[in-house]
Amino acid sequence: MEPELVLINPWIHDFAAYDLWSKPLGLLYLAAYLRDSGFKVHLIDCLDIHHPEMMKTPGFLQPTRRKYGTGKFWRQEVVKPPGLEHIPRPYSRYGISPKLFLKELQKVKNPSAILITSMMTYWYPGVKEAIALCRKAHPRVPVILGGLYAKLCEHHALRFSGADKIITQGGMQAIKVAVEMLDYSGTKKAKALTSLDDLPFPAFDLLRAIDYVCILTSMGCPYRCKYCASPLINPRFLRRDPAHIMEEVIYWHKDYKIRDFAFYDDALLVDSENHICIFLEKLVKLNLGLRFHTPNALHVKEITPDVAYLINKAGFRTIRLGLETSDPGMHRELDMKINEGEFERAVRNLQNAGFPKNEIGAYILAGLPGQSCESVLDTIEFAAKVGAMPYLAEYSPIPHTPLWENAVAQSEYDISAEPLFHNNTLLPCWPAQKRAFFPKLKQRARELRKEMSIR
Ligand code: B12
Ligand code: SF4
Repeated sequence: MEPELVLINPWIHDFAAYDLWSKPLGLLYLAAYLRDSGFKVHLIDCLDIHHPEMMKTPGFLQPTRRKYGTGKFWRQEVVKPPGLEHIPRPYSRYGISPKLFLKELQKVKNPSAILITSMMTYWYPGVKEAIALCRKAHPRVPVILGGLYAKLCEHHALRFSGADKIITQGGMQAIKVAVEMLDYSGTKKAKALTSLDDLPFPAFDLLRAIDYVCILTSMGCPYRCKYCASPLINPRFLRRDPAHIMEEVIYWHKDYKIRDFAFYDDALLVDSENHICIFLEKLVKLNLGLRFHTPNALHVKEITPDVAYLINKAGFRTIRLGLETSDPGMHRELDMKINEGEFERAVRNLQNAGFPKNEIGAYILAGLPGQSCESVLDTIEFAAKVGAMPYLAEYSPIPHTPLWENAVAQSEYDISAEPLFHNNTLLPCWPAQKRAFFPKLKQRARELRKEMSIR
């Protein structure tokens, strides 16, 4: 009999969480690869909104769902962890009830190992809670932790997560290491991983229902922005064959009737004529009526008239541009990603291609060490004036990034000792006075979005 594995997507513990096409894509890739390697894989998704028993669980309100498969998660308010008591907002565990999680764990009688993923560094309480329950259900089964918290906060994870083993590699290497660790020599063998095209399609079929599919056409990013972890997670920029991407999209659409796809790429449009445009041009000819979403920002520089036209024709919705700031000095210092005039040109190209105003948004970073509130406000006004809806993205400091030392120096929180303080809601690298002004900035962005959507 093939060995059984339990794969877990843990809860989110946070002040806010929203299903903006949020799926544990890394874990689903790992699940597919392990299945192809001969393991029997059980997935427990703590963020499952379709679990039938949740409807009967007291204390939980049915999560509302919105457009294109997005929406709220199940949620239960929990006590704030030490250090966050002063924040005047409810803190919740997002996802199914712990009782139901335990029940799901107990359904697998004799697993050989439990593998658990992690995302945001400050979401580790969900990882810890899930591992504690794994110990209860399966005391002698090894627990292996991978994903971003494991990679970015290795020492913290070793001390506090409760896992037996921590996998700190990123990309395909993480999968290779996990397979070696599981040391199984059955008769079935998955493809050796030499390129991204050797990866099987992520195992979305293990989810109870598929509302949308997340797609990764590349790993890494050629830029080196000082606030971003992408270059640490995937130091090389790797891309899939456009034909393989097409095969995957057709597979989910034909076999599972999926219409909504969210790209998880860090650099979807970079060198687009040799990559994503090849796939999109073929897709347009098939006229399948699909919708594509880019919850991660697109690179402003890459939105040429041709690219704007093609992504519109292909069915892109909810465009998000990575503006970050309208201050050229900050761009020179932090990311070198936008030169003067490029944002205006990108928005114009999108409008000319037929995107309505309410589908063009710009992410604006707020809370960077040393950044002023005026600079954020100027950027909000600038984005709206140019014709893009302003969306604030509060800065989350990330260990090992070039901006980290500066973030540590400027933060009133002990961000090096406690990942909970990386939470973007805290604006951890701003002093109290600027934090107090933040609701006004948020309000201004909201007002402008409202005005723009009625105009
Ligand atoms: C997609 C994405 C999102 C999506 C949602 C993702 C989700 N599942 O919920 C959206 C757009 C909603 C999002 C939002 C945000 N995000 Co985000 N996001 C990403 C992104 C680009 C990709 C993550 C991903 O899925 N990658 C693809 C998979 C295949 O890779 P992976 O998960 O690393 O998995 C691989 C390995 O780690 C391994 N693996 C994974 N799990 C396991 C388990 C085991 C056992 C093993 C062995 C291996 C393994 O296998 C995989 C195969 O290669 C990362 C950046 C990046 N490049 O990673 C940022 C990132 C995670 N986000 C980040 C941030 C800051 C945010 C926001 C706070 C932004 C903001 N200010 O608003 C919000 C917060 C969201 C919220 N509160 O709900 C930061 C992390 C910050 C932190 N302190 O941890 C990152 C790193 C980007 C950055 N700035 O550098 N995000
Ligand atoms: S362009 Fe985006 S993904 Fe690339 S390094 Fe900069 S912030 Fe990260």
